[in-house]
Amino acid sequence: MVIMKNTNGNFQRILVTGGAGFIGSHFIRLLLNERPSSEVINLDLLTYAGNLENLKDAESNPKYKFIKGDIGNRELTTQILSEVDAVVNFAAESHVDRSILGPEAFIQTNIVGTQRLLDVSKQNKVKRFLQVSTDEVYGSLGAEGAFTEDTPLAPNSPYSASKAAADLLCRAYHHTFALDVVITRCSNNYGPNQFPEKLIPLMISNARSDKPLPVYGDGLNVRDWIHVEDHCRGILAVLENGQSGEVYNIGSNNEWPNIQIVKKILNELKKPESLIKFVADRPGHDRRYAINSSKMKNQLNWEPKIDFSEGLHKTIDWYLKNDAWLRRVTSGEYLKYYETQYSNR
Ligand code: NAD
Ligand code: TDX
Repeated sequence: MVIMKNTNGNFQRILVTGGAGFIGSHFIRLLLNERPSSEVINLDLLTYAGNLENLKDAESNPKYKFIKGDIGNRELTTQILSEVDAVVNFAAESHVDRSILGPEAFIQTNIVGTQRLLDVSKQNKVKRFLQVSTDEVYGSLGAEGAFTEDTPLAPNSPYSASKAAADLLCRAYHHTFALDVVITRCSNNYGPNQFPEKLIPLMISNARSDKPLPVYGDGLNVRDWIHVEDHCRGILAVLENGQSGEVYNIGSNNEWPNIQIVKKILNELKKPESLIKFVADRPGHDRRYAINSSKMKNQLNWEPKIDFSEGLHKTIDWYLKNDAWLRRVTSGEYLKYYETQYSNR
């Protein structure tokens, strides 16, 4: 792989795609706060997961601009990228269970959309393209060990396969066209504004309304949880100081079996464990993820800062205080998805 000089610097105008979603909205807030001289354009299609309410506080900031649109729309991205230095691509279909119910949208956005965005970035000589990827591209671990950047890709779900395909396209655009590309692969995020289809907000949402908490399989699948703000600081470090063509794993060394997370949530909310309902397992369910992020620490001096118990406590508190947000996003389309995913399970 061609290794080019790192950019070592701030960017004047940054395109963030998928910025109305969970992690993208936290990243935009971080940029506006920490890099106040940079302009930030948020391109988001506003799918079921995109919510402009997540960035209400940014709306009046003159350095922030929102554009509704698809990363796969070449005409639109050609216009936008003519005046952008860097692209941070969060836009994706992001939920594994939905990729099992219907993989098409994942192929379209995560693969075709990313390829078109890479292509237009190349044509416009964008200085840096950061692809926000996931630890799921490495597949599943046994009881021991952790994913490093050299672990072979072995995705198991349509979601992770589509993310791995996007990573390989990023690699190819770097290798073949010398586009400055960096890739981050992070473990499971938690924090405010996460759509309640994902484990932690779903369990908070159900527990507080005394609905059953659907735990897949034996509940002993292990995930490595990181606070979304720690992830976003890691992305910024890679954007500004990562080596072109390199991959960076981001994680918090914080592994938990799902059942323990669910019990922690019930305990915080003072709800009974009798709400737990073991349901049929997710097909192809990866058993364990764990991330070795020593490259981030050694090369970019990045470390996670947020303690899990405190982060989870504050996250639960956020959901309790933002009942209106939760109610709005769990109406309409979400109800249809919930019915398909969880009835007769
Ligand atoms: P999310 O589902 O909350 O947000 C995705 C956003 O992308 C939404 O705002 C949606 O409207 C937008 N979007 C979807 N298709 C689009 C398109 N074609 N064009 C423009 N915008 C589009 O997802 P998230 O959890 O914030 O994840 C963001 C990124 O981080 C994804 O690429 C995901 O693979 C990756 N990631 C997520 C996690 C996690 O734990 N959530 C962990 C590691 C990596
Ligand atoms: O109802 C549920 N019951 C349950 O037991 C749900 C929604 C999940 N689970 C389990 C499945 C997983 O083992 O909890 C674990 C976490 O599930 P998700 O929140 O769906 O996350 P995961 O499948 O691990 O993927 C997440 O992390 C990596 C994100 O959704 C991805 O976008 C990211 O790439």
